[in-house]
Amino acid sequence: MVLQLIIFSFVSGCARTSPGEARGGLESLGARPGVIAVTGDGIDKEKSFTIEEIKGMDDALAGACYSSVNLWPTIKFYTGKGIYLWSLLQKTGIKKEAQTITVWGSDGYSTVFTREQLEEKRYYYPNILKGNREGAQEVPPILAWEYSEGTGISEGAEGGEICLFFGQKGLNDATAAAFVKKVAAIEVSTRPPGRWDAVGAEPLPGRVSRGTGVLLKHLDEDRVKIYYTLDGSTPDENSLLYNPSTSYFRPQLTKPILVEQDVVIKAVAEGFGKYRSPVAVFAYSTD
Ligand SMILES: Nc1nc2c(c(=O)[nH]1)N[C@H]1C(S)=C(S)[C@@H](COP(=O)(O)O)O[C@H]1N2
Ligand SMILES: [Mo]
Repeated sequence: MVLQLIIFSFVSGCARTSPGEARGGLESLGARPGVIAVTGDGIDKEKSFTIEEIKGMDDALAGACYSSVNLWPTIKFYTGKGIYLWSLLQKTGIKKEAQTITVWGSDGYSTVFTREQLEEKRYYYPNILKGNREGAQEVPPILAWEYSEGTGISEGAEGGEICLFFGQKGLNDATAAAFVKKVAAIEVSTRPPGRWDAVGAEPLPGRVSRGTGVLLKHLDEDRVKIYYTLDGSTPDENSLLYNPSTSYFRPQLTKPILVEQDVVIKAVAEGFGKYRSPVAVFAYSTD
């Protein structure tokens, strides 16, 4: 109960759009009302599953709690009941060479994932509101036909439409916008996803005056999270977060890194649909 109150006292935030790469291509993917079409050159045989068929996959039943963060960022919990995404993909004979998975909603909304992003270990963080990873539980990607906000399926559960849920990799992993609702098609492709560009810095590394603020830059700043370290270690999803919000929500949360002494900033960009960027290294010295 207390938890619910805390959750609902957060302000909600939502991305405006996430246009898929081939918007309007939904019908060409075989999408029809009431079915999920699985297509693409990354599977053996195109296949459509009716919602009833999916609900009847007793071998694949799954349910879990998911912590998530959206782009505002707001922390939210969801509980979903459905089937394992990977059970469905296995029924279509997903190939070893499949590399990119795009999940489409019937409204044309889509999220692109690298295969790895849906295969790697991802977690439910029950203590995310306290800012720690204690009690993390590995949770699978699921296609849920019953789900609700919060940590239990209640009378408020929505039914019928299918929604994708999956775990977080780190407390700041902004998964909420990638929870595609009204799933209508899944495109499995052998197309290599590519890698996010490296992070840039301004001013350029070198000698700066004490107290200089360094800005980290990225061409896709609203599609990636930039993680950095100041201790020389290689940054990952558990490192310091540079851009908690997007440029169109709360850009003021993105703060320059103050250089008070000689420092090496190492930064990476992470986001759905591409591999993590190479590590950028920026060394500053002060007078
Ligand atoms: N089909 C579909 N799924 C979608 C979206 C959408 O517009 N269409 N919006 C996404 C975004 S940006 C967010 S933040 C969440 C919103 O989830 P909520 O309504 O539970 O807050 O759904 C995601 N899934
Ligand atoms: Mo969002």
